[in-house]
Amino acid sequence: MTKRIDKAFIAEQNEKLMPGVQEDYDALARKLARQDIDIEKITQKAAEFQVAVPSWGTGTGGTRFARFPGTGEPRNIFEKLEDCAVINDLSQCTQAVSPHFPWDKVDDFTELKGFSDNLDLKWDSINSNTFQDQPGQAHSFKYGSLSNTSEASRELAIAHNLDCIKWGEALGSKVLTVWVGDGSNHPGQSHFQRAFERYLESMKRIYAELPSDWELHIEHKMFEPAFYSTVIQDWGSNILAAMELGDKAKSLVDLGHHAPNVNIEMIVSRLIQFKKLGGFHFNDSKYGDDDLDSGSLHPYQQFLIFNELVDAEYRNQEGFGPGYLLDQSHNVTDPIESLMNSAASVQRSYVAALLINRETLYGYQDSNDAIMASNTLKNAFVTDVSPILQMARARNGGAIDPISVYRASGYRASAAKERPSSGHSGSGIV
Ligand code: PSV
Ligand code: MN
Repeated sequence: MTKRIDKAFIAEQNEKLMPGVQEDYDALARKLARQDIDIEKITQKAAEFQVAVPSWGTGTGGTRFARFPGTGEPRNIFEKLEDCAVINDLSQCTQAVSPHFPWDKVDDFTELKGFSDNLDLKWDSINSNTFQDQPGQAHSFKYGSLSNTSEASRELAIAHNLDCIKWGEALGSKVLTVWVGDGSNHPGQSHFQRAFERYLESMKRIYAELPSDWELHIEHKMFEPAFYSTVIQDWGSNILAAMELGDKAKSLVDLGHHAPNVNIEMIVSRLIQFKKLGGFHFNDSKYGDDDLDSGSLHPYQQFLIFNELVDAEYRNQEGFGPGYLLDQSHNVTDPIESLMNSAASVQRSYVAALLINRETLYGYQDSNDAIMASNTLKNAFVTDVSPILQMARARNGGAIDPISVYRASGYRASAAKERPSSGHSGSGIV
């Protein structure tokens, strides 16, 4: 087992930085006070913020062309959890881990639950995988899973999702997220309506077995692996399916799964309005589903999404409580560093959105003052809330500067010794 980073070591590193952080924090407190904002209230909210980590994000990702393995990569779910514990120890906002089955399948789920409890980790949404065949699989998903024209393949896909619910119950999860790669590569290959009907029929079988306190999240994606059409291509098909299934079915928004320039924050608003926002997969992209680190390219877009989320929170919108999860692929960085950076980036967007005076904004909107409305958002966005994030982490026992503490700890080097490389360097999108 790779040794966790000592709490005392984190505290020691924090001590060196705290005088500077305190100075910045006090200055920011004075600046915010001039806007009638109590910094302590914001810091409290920042300290309570959580975004889950994807188990599959702890390994080095790849593309269709190649994968360049990192050192000390986790080889199984237990080692992935060790890395997730480090991320949470330093970040203090990532207590939950989202598993992906069958990648993370174990023989003994009680043992796995005990292991995660010991690391003080919780389980987020369960992700099923019917987008690839497993060794020896009797009926292929090559031509789709829940919407396959073959009943045998559909049955297999349904059975896998039901297994996921069972495994999730053992772990204490409350959400099943279904993303299928079903679609077509050629015009005419698939009958759009029939494929969607088959998908809905299969999803109804899964929905029927959902425990009463669970939600079923549907994830849309407009392309890949199918490049002409996908069965759940956008939020339209997504919400139609969720409405068809029932109240426990909601839509999940992965930031990379839209056409370029789509107004994602507006989609978020619509889903909130109709109690259909299930959750998010945060990442960033320039060209498609690039799975780049959250907020690394479009931090303003991420902030605008949080503007909608904080607005719903402010209005006590009924049925509002989406799940936040990172879903990104780290091809050239240390995944632990990327995940810590991304969690802080998402938390930053949330905190910045909290600075918006909602009543003032509504006033500008109602009087059609476009410039002042826009500036209200911009002013919040450009406020450097770093001292709030740093203070929230330190107060929770995390690191003021997670990456430097992680590097100084030598965690990756010890992991490299304990986890010899599997030598796998083939292609692979995760
Ligand atoms: C598909 O691109 C996706 O976003 C889905 O959430 C999958 O579960 C995940 O990536 C991992 O492949
Ligand atoms: Mn996703």
